[in-house]
Amino acid sequence: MTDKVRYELIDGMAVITIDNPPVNALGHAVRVGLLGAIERAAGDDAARATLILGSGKLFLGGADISEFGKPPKDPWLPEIIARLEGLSKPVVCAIQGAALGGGLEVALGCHYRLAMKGAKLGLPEVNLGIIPGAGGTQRMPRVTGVAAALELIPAGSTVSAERAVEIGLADRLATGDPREAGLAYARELIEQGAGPRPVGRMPCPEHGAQAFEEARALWSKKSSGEVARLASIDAVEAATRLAIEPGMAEERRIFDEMINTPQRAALIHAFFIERKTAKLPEIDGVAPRDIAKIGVIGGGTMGAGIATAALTRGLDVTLVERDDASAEKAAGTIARNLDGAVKRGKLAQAQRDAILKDTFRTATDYDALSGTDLVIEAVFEDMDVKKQVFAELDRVMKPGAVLATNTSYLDVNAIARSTSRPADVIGLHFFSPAHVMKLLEVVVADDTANDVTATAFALAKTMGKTAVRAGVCDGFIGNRILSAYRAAADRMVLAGASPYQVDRAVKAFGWPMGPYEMGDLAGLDIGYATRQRKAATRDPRDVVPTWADELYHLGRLGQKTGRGYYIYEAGQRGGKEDPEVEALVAKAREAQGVTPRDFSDEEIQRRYMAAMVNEAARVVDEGIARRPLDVDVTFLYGYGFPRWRGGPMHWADTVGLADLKADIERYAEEDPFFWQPAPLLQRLASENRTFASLNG
Ligand code: 3H9
Repeated sequence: MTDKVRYELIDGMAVITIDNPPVNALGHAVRVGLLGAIERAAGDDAARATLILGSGKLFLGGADISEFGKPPKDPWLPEIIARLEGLSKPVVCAIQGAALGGGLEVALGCHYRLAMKGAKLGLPEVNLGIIPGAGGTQRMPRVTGVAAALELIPAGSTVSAERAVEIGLADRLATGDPREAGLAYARELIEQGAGPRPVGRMPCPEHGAQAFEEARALWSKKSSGEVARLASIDAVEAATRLAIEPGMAEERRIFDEMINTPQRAALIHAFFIERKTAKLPEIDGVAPRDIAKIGVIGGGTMGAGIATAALTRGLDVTLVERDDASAEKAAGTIARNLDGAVKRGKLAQAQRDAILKDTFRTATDYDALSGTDLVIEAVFEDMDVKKQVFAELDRVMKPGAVLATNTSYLDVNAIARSTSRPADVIGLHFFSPAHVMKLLEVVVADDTANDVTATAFALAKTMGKTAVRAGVCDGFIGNRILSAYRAAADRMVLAGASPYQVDRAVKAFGWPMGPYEMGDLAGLDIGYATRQRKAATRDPRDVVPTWADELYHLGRLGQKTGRGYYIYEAGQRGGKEDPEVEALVAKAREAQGVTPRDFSDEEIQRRYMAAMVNEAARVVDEGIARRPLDVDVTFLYGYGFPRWRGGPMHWADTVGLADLKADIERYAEEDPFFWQPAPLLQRLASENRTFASLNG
């Protein structure tokens, strides 16, 4: 045994407690301790039953993810679980908080499972690019039936304690202290004369091939390239064909295959980096300011989304609009957003009603904000307008209040310095729709106080957002990089690719949308306004997508006008390609003397990604993003980057920085203005290092 696993004999019960904070992960020391404790229980004549517990707020968080990719060390979890299941006296577990992955597999190795109210149970392995590897795919269908296993395992989703009892994953629901509840359950079982009930010895319910085919069809469509979700279906199918031992061997074979995929490495990278963005030396040990009441200025889509996100997380919100009619409209949008949350089961109707009655109000006067702790401005993107708003805020906000702007590209330093309190000013760049999107760029200006940055990160946590620190520049991390790869796409279109081919190639890479579909969704007026804003400072060698300007002048603004790059017809999902757009592009090529050439999808993907990574390298080098991981998280949560590719910087590491640099040098031969390898990319490539080496 180790100090991470305790063995006690209590009231004739062998009580085994796993104590490995913070999540009781089943790392090597725990496995050694657990196997030792099981052997001790097996040989303890005084023990009438065994109770497995996890100490702290949750039962077991699963295998230790940081061990994946390293040489495996005995004892291996499936063997420990087989030993547990084989005990000759009843084995009980009491699950509080969570039983996830290997944690649920340990529970399934127990003969009786008690789920404490509030616990969640599931096999989330596919979210990490693997499949359950300690019997989960074999034992779950034996207790829940195949349909429930096929619903949960490929999705990697969890169920509540109540639902777990309904589907047979747990035997009983309990409240109170898990140890007391577990002991009471074990006593009851003994009094009833209940014996061992090994799940592995239960028959797997019969099931026709159709359910598996349906699950495969569903996940081929839904998972866009993720291999583990489909592989998990094969493993569940094996449970219906094979006895437990060969079934386990098949599960192990598939698990080993998945462990060695680049997708596993990417998904585990994603898991760890998203937990690192808040780890910044400047806020380490810095207490955030207290935030209970916030103000939002502007009730358009963005302001209403921000208010919704804050309200659903228990914050008190005062929303300021310019007049009563606009305030009423904003309140209507928020009520609709909340109704949507109720519909999706994220909010109870009573909570929705209480929010609108007690914690939300609108105002048309800035003085209504005087009692708030933090205010987020979400008005029109114009520096003069923003400065006027901040002058008002400077007048009404109490000392120590945080003043935040939701600008997506304007200079936060200039906004901060237009007030008498620049240390209290910060950028909080939410992504639209703000009550749905998880990313929050925290834009730290030169004078921003560290406790204001700490407050922004604390607020993000309260609001359920993933916050990334960004420095001040046009577009911060995400939109600055976006403009580089958008420009690469426009260059390819000018050179001969069709916008539709670009979209298709980008989607084949794993993005949910191509750049032109995205433009149609956001509105082509946005891109037009950006081009206008940048026109005065544009280098004459830059490529201007004149066809996009023409689309704007034709009133083809995208989905909202029914036409943009695509034609949108009522009742149709997605848009239809339009030869007229191709004609506009052809006209632009002719005007600029370009003879179109063919592009392969692979070249499109490579150039698109190279432009992204190259600009990201500059963003890191300039300190706009502190680490490459901040770029990866920004793209995973704000731009729909395929998670199974880990983020642009992780992707670049996997293809090799020297190769990427060589590609860019090749592109530079034809277009030296746009394509120059970023200095950081050059340095890392010449030192044979990766972006990950800068993540710390
Ligand atoms: C598996 O089980 C495979 C088996 O089928 C087969 C084996 C043969 N390992 O999220 P938090 C760290 S695959 C190592 O902030 P919360 C995390 O990095 C596994 N470390 O806490 C963080 O570290 P730091 C299947 C882990 O309360 C700290 O713990 N299981 C693991 O918000 C706190 O984490 C899963 O996929 C781990 N398994 O949420 C569950 N889990 O403080 C993954 C966490 O240095 N975990 N850490 O930043 C979770 O979903 C959440 O962590 C959990 C707690 C819900 C448990």
